[in-house]
Amino acid sequence: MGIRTTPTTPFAGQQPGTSGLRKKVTVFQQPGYLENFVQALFDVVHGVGQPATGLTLVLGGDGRFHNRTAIQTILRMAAARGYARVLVGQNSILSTPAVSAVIRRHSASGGIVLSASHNPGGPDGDFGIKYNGTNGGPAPETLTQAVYERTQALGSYTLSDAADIDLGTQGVQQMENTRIEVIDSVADHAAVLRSLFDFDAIRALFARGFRLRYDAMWAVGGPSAKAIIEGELGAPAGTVVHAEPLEDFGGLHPDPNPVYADDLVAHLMAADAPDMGAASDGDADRNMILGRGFIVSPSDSLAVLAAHARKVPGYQGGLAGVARSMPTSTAVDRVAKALSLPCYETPTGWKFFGNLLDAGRITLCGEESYGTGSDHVREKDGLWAVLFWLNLVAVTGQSVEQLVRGLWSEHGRCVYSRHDYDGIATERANALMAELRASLPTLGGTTVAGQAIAWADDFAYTDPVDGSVSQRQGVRVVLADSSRVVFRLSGTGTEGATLRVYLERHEPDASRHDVPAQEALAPLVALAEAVARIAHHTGMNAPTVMT
Ligand code: VG1
Ligand code: CO
Repeated sequence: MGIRTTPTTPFAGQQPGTSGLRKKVTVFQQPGYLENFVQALFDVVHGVGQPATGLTLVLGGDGRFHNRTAIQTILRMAAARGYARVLVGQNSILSTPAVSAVIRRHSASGGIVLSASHNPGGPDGDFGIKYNGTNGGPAPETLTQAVYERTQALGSYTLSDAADIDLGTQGVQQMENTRIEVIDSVADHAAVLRSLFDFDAIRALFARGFRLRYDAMWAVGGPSAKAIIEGELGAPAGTVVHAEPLEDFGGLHPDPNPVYADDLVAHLMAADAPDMGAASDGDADRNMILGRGFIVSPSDSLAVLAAHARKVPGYQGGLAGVARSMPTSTAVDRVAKALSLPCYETPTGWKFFGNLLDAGRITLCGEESYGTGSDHVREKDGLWAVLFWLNLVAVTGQSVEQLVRGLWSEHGRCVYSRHDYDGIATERANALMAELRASLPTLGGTTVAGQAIAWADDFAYTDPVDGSVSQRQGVRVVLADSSRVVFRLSGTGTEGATLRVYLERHEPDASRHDVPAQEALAPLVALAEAVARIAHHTGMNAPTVMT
């Protein structure tokens, strides 16, 4: 065994986006590409030339294609850097919330998640890498920006030339002076979940014949969902489907929304539908919840959990506060107001919740993109959300649909939809946003497509804990009745650009709560087209995906 330093030259574009560095697998397969990024990361975290003496690193991924190769490379680099310990998931697997749980329970200095989350996998699919800090949460922008700058200045990387670690069996192995512990991929996370929910009540619910269909989308959430829902909670075998993590997610998009989880939706709309449906994404941090014949919008899901949190053991003392990403609907704001709770509005991306959670200002948070979570870890957590819903159904005796309708009747319905325009040429997407931003100073007070715009801006966020400022987080166009359209470009894609258009309209009138969302939002769609000239810039007359 020996430690070798290899000369290298920078790769362009190693800039992390909303959630880590995501590129095509073929990009990550270039010699030195992963090594450069990890070297830059270690240089920033520990200081150039400084070893990671005495520290523990957590390492795992969502099992997608290239995961196993990349894990061995990072183990060699961690050993070369002098980490005391690396905790690595068995068979290279750790879901994103599991990494967060392991970091926190084992006092690690940080962790690396290999995932491109909801993006497709396989040799022609996507790969990704993300660093989480001591709190278990995604690195803040200051750190990811510093890593990017370091990738552009790098001259060499260092790694051990030791043989591969056997990741198939749990136990301790040694590489250089680093203790490599292959750990159970599920145990720590499961222990955290067990401490929060009334497993007896959920067990009794299943014993009464309650039927759930959990679609793990051939991704990393399958094993933990099976172990907990079928194993511990006694749901019948076959409750968790598509449970085996596949390197290419069966060729599908592991994104739990009504479009990509259409098989699950079909089951929940069928005549003999189960009582509840759920799905998680590639790295198991997202969740989708359905009732029988009923799809729950993620923004409503967050609001329902906030409204009923005290009924669940882990939150029976009440919530310190709540937060949502800016494009997420204001349903949770209405619940927070009624409960006199602080409510924060952050930019898109889980990293922005970290300071609020660490400072004890919030307990629950979520995003419109099927992400919900709490202060139990520092990532969104798919299985956590499903267990929360099961616990609520068990103790309230209400169905999923009844819980959502209860929210609507108390606070009105925040009718909501997101329209995505995928695969736009980057220059065209940038031109659309530039034109929109240029129109901002004169947009407020005008009437466009028959609708009076009250105000418009480009969302900027000042972190209330550390004072850091994030500019240009999305253009908001807001009407007098607080209906709004939000525009931003995705920061997780790997091909061209994706325009996201978020539409929200509050409907207080209960007799109109069953108007289909796309119909109720049609005037806002017209407004979006008129202010942003989407068809003109993108050449597309309809979104690629509507959720
Ligand atoms: C998307 C979502 C955002 C989410 C992010 C990571 O980002 O909109 O809400 O936090 O994905 O989720 P963007 O920049 O493409 O809109 V995951 O499950 O990929 O870790
Ligand atoms: Co994810």
